[in-house]
Amino acid sequence: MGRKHSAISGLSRFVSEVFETSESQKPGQSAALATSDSGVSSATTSNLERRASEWEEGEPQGLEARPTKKRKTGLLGSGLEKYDATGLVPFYTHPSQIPSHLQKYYSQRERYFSRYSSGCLLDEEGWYSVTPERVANQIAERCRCDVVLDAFCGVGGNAIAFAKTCERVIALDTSPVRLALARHNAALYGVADRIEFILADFISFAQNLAESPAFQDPLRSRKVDVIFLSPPWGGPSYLTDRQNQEVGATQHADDSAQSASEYSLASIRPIHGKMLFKLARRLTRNVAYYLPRNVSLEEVAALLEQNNESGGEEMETEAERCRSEPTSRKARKQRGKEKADREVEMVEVEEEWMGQKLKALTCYFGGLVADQQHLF
Ligand code: MGP
Repeated sequence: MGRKHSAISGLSRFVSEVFETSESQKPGQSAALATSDSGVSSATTSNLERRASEWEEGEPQGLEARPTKKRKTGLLGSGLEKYDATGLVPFYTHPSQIPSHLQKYYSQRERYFSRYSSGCLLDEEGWYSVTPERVANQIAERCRCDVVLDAFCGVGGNAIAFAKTCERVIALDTSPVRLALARHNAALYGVADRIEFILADFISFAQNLAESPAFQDPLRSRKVDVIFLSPPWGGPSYLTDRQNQEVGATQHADDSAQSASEYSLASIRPIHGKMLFKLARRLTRNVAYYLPRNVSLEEVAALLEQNNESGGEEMETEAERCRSEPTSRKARKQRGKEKADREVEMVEVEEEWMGQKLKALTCYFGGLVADQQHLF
């Protein structure tokens, strides 16, 4: 299925290697929540409402606590109880149930998850930041590979899409609740067995992986083919927050969807968007970065500046070396490959439209860029 094949021989081993080298992760913090695909039983909405309300009666509510009592059959139905996160957050089936600030997201629920009515679950952050399913599928098609790392998986919209195009998906999140919701939603789509859910923060995970001896071993260095970055943008008011605006940014004129000033990568959480990109690129150059539609494209282009500058310097060195050394055919071929690797790298920006509305931008780097596949 994959476009490229990595040297990975076992995802679990890879994950444990990362955590073995982690000083910041304590045992138990890195709970891998891998699931098995047992199919999904269908259920009518009224059944689901009944199951959800039975659950509410019998189980404690709360966003940050998992139910501890013996589980009744939840939204996923029998056979999938161990993945079922019913009761962790409300399952809304009518606009009257949903808080007013989430109404506009609820009205788009089938766009986020086409199987929403079968029992998908979202927490508040999930409602305002999940990638619409059609967009997630499009991104997943572009990222087709063996091993993809979804650095901020949230309630699982992208991870579910990646599971359809990639051999394995590593899905990280720092919230145990969101991970449980993501696993629940993945089970509903029948793809939970293709996703390794890991309770971890991407920053320490990536640093540990980059510094691990196994990753630095050239024979085993290809651990992750593609990294997908869909970090928090600083809340649902990212379009209008003054603190998110780039200093001196210009106003777009016409469309209200684009009337906000430019969004600066400095507003990305938990670290500056530039640093986040740099960290991801320590692991692979194939990065897909999901960003606000008003992001400063100058800042996006600048992400590659350092890379392209050093490429230029190396090209001079290469030219000098070519003049001074006789070459075998194999050496010339190798140099040709190295030279291609050092060509000025491009970023490709894809506009994600839903109907008449521009929702977001996906910026592709490395071998994910059309006509730049040789960098993969
Ligand atoms: P939106 O502009 O907040 O909402 O988000 P809406 O209702 O789709 O558009 P509006 O013009 O009617 O206001 C648009 C899309 O951006 C969402 O569907 C998400 O996919 C994405 N998104 C929004 N936020 C706030 C985030 C975020 O913090 N992180 C990520 N990764 N994506 C986000």
